[in-house]
Amino acid sequence: MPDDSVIRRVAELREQLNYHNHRYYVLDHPVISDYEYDRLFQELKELEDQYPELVAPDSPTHRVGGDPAEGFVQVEHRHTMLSLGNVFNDESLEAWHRRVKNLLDDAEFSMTCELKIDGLAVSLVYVDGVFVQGATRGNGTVGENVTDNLRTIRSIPLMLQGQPLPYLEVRGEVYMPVEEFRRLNREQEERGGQTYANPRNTGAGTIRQLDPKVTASRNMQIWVYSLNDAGNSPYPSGQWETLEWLQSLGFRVNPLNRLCNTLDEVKDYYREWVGKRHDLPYEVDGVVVKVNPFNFQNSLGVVGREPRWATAYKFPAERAVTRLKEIGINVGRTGSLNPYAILEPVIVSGATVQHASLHNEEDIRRKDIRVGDWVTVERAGEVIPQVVGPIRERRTGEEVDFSMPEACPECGTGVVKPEGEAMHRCPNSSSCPAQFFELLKHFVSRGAMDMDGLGEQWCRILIDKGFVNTVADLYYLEKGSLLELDRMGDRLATKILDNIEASKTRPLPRILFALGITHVGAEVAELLTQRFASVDQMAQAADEDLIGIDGIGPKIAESIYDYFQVEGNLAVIEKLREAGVKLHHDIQIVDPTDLPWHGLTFVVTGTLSTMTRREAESRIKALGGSATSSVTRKTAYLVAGNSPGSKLDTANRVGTTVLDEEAFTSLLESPLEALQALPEAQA
Ligand code: 0OW
Repeated sequence: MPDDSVIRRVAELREQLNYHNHRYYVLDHPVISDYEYDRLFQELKELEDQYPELVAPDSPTHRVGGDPAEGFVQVEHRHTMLSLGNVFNDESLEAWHRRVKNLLDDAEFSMTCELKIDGLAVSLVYVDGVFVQGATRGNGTVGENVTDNLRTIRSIPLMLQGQPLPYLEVRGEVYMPVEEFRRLNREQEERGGQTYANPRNTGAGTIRQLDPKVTASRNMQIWVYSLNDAGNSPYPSGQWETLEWLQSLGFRVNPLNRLCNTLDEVKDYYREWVGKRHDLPYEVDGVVVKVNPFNFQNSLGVVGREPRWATAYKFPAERAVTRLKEIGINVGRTGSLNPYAILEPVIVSGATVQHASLHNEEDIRRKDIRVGDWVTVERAGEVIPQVVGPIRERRTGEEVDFSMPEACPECGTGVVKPEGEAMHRCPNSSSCPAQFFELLKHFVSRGAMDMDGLGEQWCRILIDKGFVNTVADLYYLEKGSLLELDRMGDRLATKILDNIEASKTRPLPRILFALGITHVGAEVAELLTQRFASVDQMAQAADEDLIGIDGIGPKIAESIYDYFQVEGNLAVIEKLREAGVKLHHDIQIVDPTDLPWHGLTFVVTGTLSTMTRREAESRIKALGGSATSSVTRKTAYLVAGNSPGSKLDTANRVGTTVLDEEAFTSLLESPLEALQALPEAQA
């Protein structure tokens, strides 16, 4: 049972972390560095791991998402979640306003204008100030319980600020920011998957994920706009006061909301935003206009599911018709060939559109789009316009079916379409200009060749200056040419060249990983170098040899095999060898059971100062040992770095020999001693 000092520390950490969460995610105005925040978070995480009885639902460590749900439990809303009537022009807005004024016996009233967020309406319930339930709107009466998913949205407070209220329900619109939507689509394109159509549906799908970890992995946001049942606390008298109070409780309220005293001011607000909405980092599809005073809202009431006291003044839908002149191909940074429409320029909602996305060949076939078609183009919010489909009635018979090019438009290499993938790819990952910047960054990175000093900016400059067209060119850089570059001093140039030189003798797994072969990460690189003594042997390996390796499936084997069939890749490997990069093992491959640590199980925990945990594990494997993630009676050694955490206690409890970093490093030097050091029982 934890003593009082631990309980106090845990409460203090929660308080601090919730406060900093609010500063960062709600106010967008952090007051500590990410590093400091992470250290507080890590300390709380370890205390909660050590004392599970202390964990509470409102702990900030509960943001990363719990276990997947089988399905969603239904939730009955205490108050119906209303929908909105729409108006599309000033006349109908004026008619709405006239009706309201009549019903209010010509009383004067102010109105609030809120951008209508194109997201998903949700209800958040707080009991004694703690977030206990989150639900989708559903049909307005019954929604789905998505509490665990909403908990992962950092700008939803897990505890209210100010005096805790016995019960409070808050409503708002959850949405996926446009930048996040684009990031996801880039990821999809690289994976050869289907791209998403728009942020609204992708956001709704994210909130309705069964696995909260998926929700947590996406940057979802919320703007809140109403509340219910705040008990007998000083209840706000109107919508504007509600927005202010919600902000004081710690909720994220849109600062662009505006209090308007006349209908002209409402029109001004609408006109201001109909033109600027694509400058926003999220999608909006109109302005929600609400009668501000609650007493008037109450007397106006509801018709069906729509309040008389609110309306959505929608922005004009955005479609246009134009000619599809041709279909261009954009080669992505991992080699995916992405078709896009080149259009006769056309105005869609105030912007000239010349290009639109087409996703992939499958999508083009499914929509039966042909080059030369008249097509409908839609600009749904901020993202790249989509081609909705052809206008068949206007076909002349001149239209031409589309098919993917045989050769990469960037480098001419033969295009491949891997089994089961939707995308076509250029396999020349080592020197195709479209892919090379990404590869160079990867090649020099810490986990690969670790050319410390060569950051992303310098990679960009070296390419733009034509100094480096393939990764092998790094080894032919002269100090003189580096010193020509702006802001490149002598010290940095020396440091970079020294690190390039030192990289020639990186362990073979690192060099293989650095080549950036699709699907060959650090683990697979490790497996390959346990089986092959050199890159040349891998290059000669047939598909069957590769598939025979445990942990390498057909997809990975095909990707490795394809890589070594490409002239461009083999040429780079040749140049690396000429530059003196060591493309082979020192030791000859022996039978694993002869290796000194065969049969010994290690666990590595905490942070080591001379190597990464992954590196320690691969050193253990290279000596025949195995590395697992949890300590059991069978564990021979626990390698404990800084802040080892709960594994150290378990090791002490079950009698595992604990090595600090120094002891581990010296064992690596004389591995046979590992057997002597073992207690009798385990030898
Ligand atoms: N999407 C919005 C938004 C908003 C409710 C209150 C009573 C009727 C509508 O930004 N700012 N304010 C409201 O107020 N609703 C909104 O969205 C609605 C909720 C349900 C359908 C729409 O998404």
